[in-house]
Amino acid sequence: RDRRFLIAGNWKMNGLLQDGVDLAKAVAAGSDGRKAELLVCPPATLIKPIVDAIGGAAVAVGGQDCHYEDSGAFTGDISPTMLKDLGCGYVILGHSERRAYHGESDAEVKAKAEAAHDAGLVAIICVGETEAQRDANETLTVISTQLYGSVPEAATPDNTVIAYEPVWAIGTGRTATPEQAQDVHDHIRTYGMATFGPDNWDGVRILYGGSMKPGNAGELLSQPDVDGGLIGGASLKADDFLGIADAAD
Ligand code: 3PY
Repeated sequence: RDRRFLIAGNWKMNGLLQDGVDLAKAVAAGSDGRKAELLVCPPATLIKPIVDAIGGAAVAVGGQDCHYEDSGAFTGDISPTMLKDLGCGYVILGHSERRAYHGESDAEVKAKAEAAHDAGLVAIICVGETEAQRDANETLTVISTQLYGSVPEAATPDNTVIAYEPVWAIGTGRTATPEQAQDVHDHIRTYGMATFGPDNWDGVRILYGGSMKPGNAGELLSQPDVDGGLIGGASLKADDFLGIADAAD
């Protein structure tokens, strides 16, 4: 496999200062000499203390969202340049929780991804179908529409990662079977190559997200088009997160 595994923790809105720094340090302590690249995406409040605490370790730090403007009258928002300034290398965009609770559209996610690219960040762009859409056999159409609308034309393997997160598997304890995940990942790669060009898309990493844990990570990561994981709950315990990274080694 040419594509390096990426094991990314999405901490969501969890972690006070001391616990968050301790968790990041525990991840950093287990990060040396791994085949997989490790990434933690803590709440914005913890980015700076974590970068200061683990600087130099083989763990990247990322944001969970950013605005599409670099600065301005956007109360409460954070710009990609600000994330970059603190030492972030990545930003998660268009997570289903942002799409659902903040009404983010594909167009907004795309604008954010373009701004992230301009700031020198790698955008992790999330797509995924709801349970009703899966039941109605709309999964692949929904995914194509989201990709078409959310991914910048100029995306490359160096600045873009896709995360497939079936909405019915997020925070529910339900996980896609390895076959279900592979089917959609294969579709994402094929659709991306056809739509955005094979030269750019061949090396784009496609992560699976949705209740990935040490017990199911090995099977999911052994699928040919699963290039890593975007981990929710299991990223909040260093042993579980590193256990998933073990499965990628
Ligand atoms: C989950 O695993 O629940 C996620 O949403 C990861 O982003």
